[in-house]
Order: sequence, then C-alpha cells, then structure tokens
Amino acid sequence: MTTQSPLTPETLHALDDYWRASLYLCAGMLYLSDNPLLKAPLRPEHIKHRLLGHWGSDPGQTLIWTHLNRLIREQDLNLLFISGPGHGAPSMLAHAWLEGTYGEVYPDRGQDEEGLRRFFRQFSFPGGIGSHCTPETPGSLHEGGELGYSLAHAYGVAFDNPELIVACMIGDGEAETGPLATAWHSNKFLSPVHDGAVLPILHLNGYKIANPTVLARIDEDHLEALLRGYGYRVYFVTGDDPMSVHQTLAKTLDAAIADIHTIQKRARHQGVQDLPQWPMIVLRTPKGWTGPKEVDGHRVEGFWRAHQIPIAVHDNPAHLQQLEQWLRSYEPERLFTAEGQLTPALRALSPTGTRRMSANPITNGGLVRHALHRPDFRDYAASVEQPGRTLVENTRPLGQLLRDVMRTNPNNFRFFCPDETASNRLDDIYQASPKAWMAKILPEDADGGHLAHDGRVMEVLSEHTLEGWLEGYLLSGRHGLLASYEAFIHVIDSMFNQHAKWLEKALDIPWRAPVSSLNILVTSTVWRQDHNGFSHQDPGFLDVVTNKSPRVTRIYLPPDVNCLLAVANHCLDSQDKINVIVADKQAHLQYLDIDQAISHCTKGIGIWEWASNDQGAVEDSEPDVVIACAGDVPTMEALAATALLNTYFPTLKVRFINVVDLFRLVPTSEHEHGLSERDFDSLFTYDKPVVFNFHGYPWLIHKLTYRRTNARNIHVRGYKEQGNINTPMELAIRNQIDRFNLVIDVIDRVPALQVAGAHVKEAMKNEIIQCLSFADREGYDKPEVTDWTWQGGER
Ligand SMILES: Cc1ncc(C[n+]2csc(CCOP(=O)(O)OP(=O)(O)O)c2C)c(N)n1
Ligand SMILES: [Mg+2]
Repeated sequence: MTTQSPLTPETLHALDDYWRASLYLCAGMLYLSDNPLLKAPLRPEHIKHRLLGHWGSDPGQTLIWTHLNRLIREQDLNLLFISGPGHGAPSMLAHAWLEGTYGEVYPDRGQDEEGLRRFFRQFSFPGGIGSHCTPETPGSLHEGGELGYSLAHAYGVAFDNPELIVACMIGDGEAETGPLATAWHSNKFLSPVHDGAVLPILHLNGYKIANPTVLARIDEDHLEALLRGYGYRVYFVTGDDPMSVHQTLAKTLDAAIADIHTIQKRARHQGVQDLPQWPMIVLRTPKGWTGPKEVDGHRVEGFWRAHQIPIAVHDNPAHLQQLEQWLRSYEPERLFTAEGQLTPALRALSPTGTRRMSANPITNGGLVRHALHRPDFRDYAASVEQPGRTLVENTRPLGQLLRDVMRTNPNNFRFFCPDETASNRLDDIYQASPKAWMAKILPEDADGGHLAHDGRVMEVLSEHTLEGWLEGYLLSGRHGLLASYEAFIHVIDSMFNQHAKWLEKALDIPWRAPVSSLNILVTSTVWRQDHNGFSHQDPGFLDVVTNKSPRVTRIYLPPDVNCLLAVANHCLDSQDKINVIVADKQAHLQYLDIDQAISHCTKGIGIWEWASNDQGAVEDSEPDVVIACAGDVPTMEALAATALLNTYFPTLKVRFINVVDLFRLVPTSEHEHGLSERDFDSLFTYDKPVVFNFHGYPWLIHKLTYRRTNARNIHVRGYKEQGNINTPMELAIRNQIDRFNLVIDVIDRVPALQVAGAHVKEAMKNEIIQCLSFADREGYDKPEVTDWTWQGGER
C-alpha cells in the first residue's frame, strides 16, 4: 500500500464533516421526534416513545458511502451501493436525505427543518418506514432484512452493465450465512468485458447482535488466505481514529477502483486471458463507532451492545444527558443551516443528478428496463392431431423458445440453472449461448462442455447464488428465468419469500417502476424420479408460494408442450410477479393444439369437451361426477381413469376439467385470478362428487377451495410422501393418483355406483396388484400402461 495521503487537509475535514452529518442523521432517526436540529436543549418530549432501530452498522456504512461520493465526483463513476446488513438503513436513508433524493420522492420530508423532523419521526414509527433498506428507500434494491443475499444480488446487478460498479457492503455476521459464503464464487462468472464490477467491502465491525463474528476473531492472515482463495485481492483498512482511517480508506478505494479499471481495460482490449483477481476491501472499524463508549459501566462502542439502541433514555435524566452529549458531538449547528439544510460547502461534496447513488436509476430498475423481444411462441408448437396420442418431452420446445429469446435479447435476458440445463432437456439454449465460465477451461471441455468466457447461461450448483443473481438482474431492469429440480427449489424458499415481500411493498410505492417478473420453472418433478427416489420427491414449493401476497404470486401447471409455451410466453411478458411454472421434462402425452392451448391457458381452467360426456339438454346435463386435474402426470392418469369409466359405465356422465392456473380455484376476493362463485359453481357443480387429481400435496387444493359451495365434495389425490425407487406407475399407485385408484374413488363417491360398481372396483384392485407385481418382477411398467393413449372422443 502506498504511504502518501490522497486527501488534502481541506478535503479530509470536509469529508469528515459530511460523514458526521450523516451520522447525526442516523442517530437522529433513532431517537428524535422533535427538535431535529437540537436548537433547544434536549427534553424527554423530543424523544420517541419507543426506541427501535440499529446503530452499530451505521458508522461503517455511512463512511463507505461518503468516500464513494468522492470517487464518483472525481472520476464520474456510475456506482451504486448495496447494504448487506440492511438493518443499517439509517445510513442509506441519511445519504438519500443529504443528496436531496429523499425530498424529491417524499416532498414533505425534504431538506428543511420541518422536513427533517418528519424524516426523523417516521423512522421505525407506526405508519412510517422500517429499519431496513426497504423498497421505500431511494437507491436501494436490496432490503437486507434477511441476511445473506447482498453479494449475489450485487453480481446480478453487475451482469450486462459494463460501466457500472456495485459497491457491496457485507456484514461480518452476514458473511457467516450459507448464501453469502457461496456467493464469493460469483467472480468466476463475471465477465470483465461485458459485465460491470462488484467491489465487496467486508465490514469487520467484529460483532453481530450479541456475539463476536467468526471472521473478526480469526488471524488476519487466515482471513486474507480465505478471501484470496476465493479469488480476491484483499485490501485491509483498519483503525478507530477517523482521520487516519479516512486517509487509508481513500487510498485503498483509489487503488481498488484503479484495479477494476485495469482488469477491464486489459480484458476489453486483449480479450479475457485468465480469471481476474478482482479487488475487495476488509474494513475493520468499531461497531457503533463515534457513539457512546460506555453506558452504565458497560462497553458499547466497539462491542455488540452497539448493535441497536445504544442508550435507553426514558425516565433516566443521566441517559438523556449522555444522549444529548453524543448528538451534540457531531456539531449539527456547524453542519446544517438554521433552515435545516446541509451547508453549501458540504452539499458540494455530493454527486449530482443520477450520479447520486440514491438516485441511480438502476436501483429503480423498471426505469431502465426495455421490453423483452419475444419470438412468436406458436412457432415452437408441437403438432397435435388428436388429443392424448403422441408423446413429446414437455420442456424441449420451451428450450428452443428460450434459445431464441436469448438470441433476440443479447444483453438483457439470462437463463439460470444449477447444473441441470441439459438434464432438464433445455440444452437447445446452448445454441444461442454457452455457459459463463471465467475459471480454467480445459481442451476436453470443447466436447459438450459449452463453457465460454462470454457465455450468458448461468450455471453454478448453488440455488441461492442463482436466485440472488436473477433477483439482482431483474431488480436492475432486466429479464430472466430460473429452472430447478422441483425438490430443490425449496433451497430458496426463504429467498422467494423475501423477493415476494419486496415486490408486494414496491407495488404501493408510486416512484418505483415495474420490473420484470421472477420466472421459475420447476421441472424434474416428483412423479418422474425413477432412479433418484424419495429425496427427489417434493412438490411442496407450491404450498410456500400460496402463502405469499396474491398480488405478486402466480402458479401454472401446463399439462403439455403447447400449454407450457403459452404460459411461458405470458410469464416472460409479465411484470412485478413471481411466476412458478411446473412442467416435467420427460416425454408426455400431448392434448391440445396451439390454438386450443392458448384458449385454455387464457381461461386458466376449463372443461375438456372431448374428454367429457355430460353435454346434453338442460334437464339432463348435470354430470354424475367431475374429474378435475392439474399437472402433466395427474392429467394423464385422470384421462386414463375417464377412459376406463367410459368403458365400464357408458351411461355415467363425466365432466373433465383441467386446471392450468392454480389460483383460479380461490375466490375472486382472495386472488385477482380467482373464479367468481358463479363460474366455480357452474364448473364444479353445487353437490356432485369431484375427484381432483393434483400434482402436489393434496391439502393445497383443500386450502384453495375450502370456501367454495361444493368444497365438501372435493376429494383430492396428490403426493403423500409415499415413494422410493419406483416405476412411474408404482409411484402413482403408492400415492393413489393412478387411473385405477381414481376409478375406485369415483365408484366410492357416486351414490349410484357404490353397490353397482363393486365388480369394477374388484377389477381395478386386480389391475393395481398386477401393475405392482409386474413392476416388481420386471423392473419396468406394463407396456399397456406405458403405451396407453386416449382413444375416446375426438375433437
Ligand atoms: C438470515 C438471518 N438470520 C438472522 C437474522 C437476525 N439478525 C439481524 S441483525 C443480525 C446480526 C448481523 O450482524 P452483521 O452482519 O455483522 O451486521 P452489523 O450490524 O454488525 O453490521 C442478526 C443475526 C437476520 N436478519 N437474517
Ligand atoms: Mg458485524
């Protein structure tokens, strides 16, 4: 490290003052509901009744922001800030206020004394804003409420933003989480040519809520070796004397930015030679720095006690006095004018316009989003002459559509998948682009490896990292799709939750522009895990999805290729949603031609006329039973059951309903896609038995339909944790979603069949036994099961 000090005494003091102004605002947010400039002596009535918020993280975060401002101004950089420990929100909020952005989006909380009073008061106050970097925070695209995702988000933002630098502050506690720990590897997927840069800043303030952090208590050479092993060039900035830390940090940031530019320049002129060693900073400064050193004899500054509210002041005059001393130590009267504005000299330190990190349009991604060019999805349709006769791998045509989406959107669409693109039969995508890979490429990789420095397909075996990348990519205004094995999409349950919460809140913030939806393709599903067995059988992600806000959640279960294409086309065009599409990759029967698929998927639910025989005159057109289904395999079994019913009970009137859009099942009042009561009752009848064959756990259908008129007659089959190394038919039978069990269900539920159907019931039981013993003996399913096709009514 160089020894000269880059900051002149004048700049040093100005920068320190700017930092202190931001610290004053942070502390003010935590405590003050009145007297925002401390013009009067501090009195108990100026203090909020409930003191809630976080102090400990703020000094480090504001310090970095202040210093980044210098770089932006000096070098005209396009920079943005991600706050990993988002509970340091006062720091982002303080800077948004100082930069004027806050007053621009919330004019009643702008730069005057009354604006400042309201700005303080609203923080962590009922009806106000939370104590994290929530969507209400200008300049934030990462809340940081649930820790662990900052670094993956940062890289997602940097992809395809070649001029951007994303400064990502990582809490040392946050760095203990699994998602953060794996996200360090993102540097092997970042192109120095067509992507921007990420500058990770590990904030080694030593503590979490009530514990030291691991990384702060290991030898520094071990920490350096760890981070170097992840591929970074590590700069340490350590200290507790502000003036010397300012100088070291300024020097270090200059060096780090120079490293970034050197790496990019070389790669952009000479091509990518090897894996770049990107810079990162370890900032070791005290938690709660500049705050009270001790309170009631307990250490606070530089200890975990600084994490939240350092001094509880109520009914304690000594504490009030200590708080006042602390707040006045920043000398607000020197930093702000009497009218409540930052002094002109300090204001000049802030970047202007969209160079302000709080106003960088990329952090409000919808502003910079370009609509996706979509090829005509009809061009990829499977030809379907008759329903239920031909087999096609359901995901393969989707791969071809996505390939052409990648081709027509070379800079703003990416596909994400943990190592399973080919396994999921989506490998046609590689014709448009190989996989991004900045680490070593061996000669043998040329044989089907699809690795390239400039690849755009993102594959790493961390669902967390992929999901984080995609969220960052979307929130900064681009488009994408993540495909995952069904069972392992659960790995990101919690990230899905957080993203859904972000979208839900963002919908009500007028200045946030819509972003592209998060599209998740759930494939390699529960019903086709012949060799993987029980561990790979879990359709429960859908249950998680139905817990989240109906304004942002959508679930689709297209039964065949053409429905999958229609659904995918719709999802790729949608905004501010999380679309979950469930479609298996294996060869399945095809039912609808493309026009019928479009119509069926537009309705989201519908009677398949050709599979029903309850049509007729008004007086005799009520069905005896409704067979409903959702999902590819359950649809096939339901159809096969219908064929058996038609054979054994030709006069039984069966209505066949297929559900693509799962939220059609809930009442309109609960979900925008919900069917009206009239439509639901007319489809599912008031009182006839409904046998519902479902892809997922059966309770979900009950949860969605419990308020419907005919809810008591809805009898659901689905996955119930029965399975192992089974043939498809064995697995279906073990969970009773198979055709024979469905026929038995109908016999049991239709009053006229309960006795009359006994012979058929016996026959079905025999079929089940024969299927199981054949599979047990031969190791595959009976050909008449595997080769079954629909020979019933034609279209
Ligand atoms: C995944 C997750 N687990 C637990 C918490 C609860 N929590 C909030 S802050 C915090 C400590 C964070 O420490 P650190 O990342 O070092 O942030 P600092 O305040 O020191 O900047 C914890 C455990 C959380 N927000 N997210
Ligand atoms: Mg910490």
